[in-house]
Amino acid sequence: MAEQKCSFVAILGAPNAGKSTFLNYVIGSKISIVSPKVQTTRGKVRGIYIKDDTQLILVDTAGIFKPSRRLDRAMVAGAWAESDDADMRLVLIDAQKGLDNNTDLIIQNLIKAKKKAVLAINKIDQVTSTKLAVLADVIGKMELWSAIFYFSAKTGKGVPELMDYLCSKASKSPWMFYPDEMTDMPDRLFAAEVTREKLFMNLQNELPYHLTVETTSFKETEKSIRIEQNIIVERTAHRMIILGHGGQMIKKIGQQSRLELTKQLGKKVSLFLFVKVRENWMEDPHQYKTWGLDFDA
Ligand SMILES: Nc1nc2c(ncn2[C@@H]2O[C@H](COP(=O)(O)OP(=O)(O)OP(=O)(O)O)[C@@H](O)[C@H]2O)c(=O)[nH]1
Ligand SMILES: [Mg+2]
Repeated sequence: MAEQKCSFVAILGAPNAGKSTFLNYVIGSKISIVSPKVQTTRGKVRGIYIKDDTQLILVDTAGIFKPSRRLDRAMVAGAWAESDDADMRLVLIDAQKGLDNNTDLIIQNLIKAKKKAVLAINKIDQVTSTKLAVLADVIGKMELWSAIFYFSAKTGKGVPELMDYLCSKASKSPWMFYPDEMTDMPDRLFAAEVTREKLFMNLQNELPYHLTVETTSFKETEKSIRIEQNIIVERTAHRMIILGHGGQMIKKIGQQSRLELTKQLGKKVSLFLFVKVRENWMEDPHQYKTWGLDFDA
């Protein structure tokens, strides 16, 4: 058997660049939640990719931006910690947005830290080749990049070439995970994330950024899983919005989450959601521990 290779690859980028979509596409299964809103991902999500003798541990991170709240600071610090720990860094840029302030912040920090990175221009299905050429001209010339790839995490175009490159750069090392592992994310956390995704999809404005979800009970039998979760909000008014008229909103969110969980976990899921008001949940260190984030970042 050929010698094993194994490397950690951090997926970095501005919020909404398509990092989680990319991870899910590469792994071939939904492991990281996705939404059209910024700042969907809060903590790292690891996906394990295998090709021939190579195992890559792809680490999805929270989008990097200028944080102000404690939670945002912890998310951004978490993303940088994953960047520091990784063997390789992939910087995803939304081709349509190009070089925005957040991406510029990432590039400047990597240059300062004297790190090399792979430039990964995503969402090429949304732009013309002329726009791509301009982008390549502006960003592609920077010394930071060890290679540049163009792809669409949605259609998959260009992704195999990028993965082949990353595999070719992996270090000789024994694999870190069993060959049949897709992620090391606990099912309880994944289940909470799926409900949070449905909240992100259904709620407007700032509300998604002021709530969190925790799985309080996860009971699995051979054929089914019974899950209880708390949706934690800061105010009674938020609770009322999530419940909706006659409980319509919570019902819709529960149905969407249950369907997705049934599909992803491969068993019949019964899901029980409770909306709780906890004014200061964002000041509770326990909430940060669940995602592996530093409360004092
Ligand atoms: N058209 C198109 N849309 C994409 C592509 N990749 C991602 N998207 C969309 O971009 C939006 C954001 O995708 P995410 O994967 O959640 O982005 P992210 O970088 O993980 O965002 P944060 O977790 O908030 O930092 C979603 O609506 C995706 O469907 C792509 O290649 N093409
Ligand atoms: Mg994400």
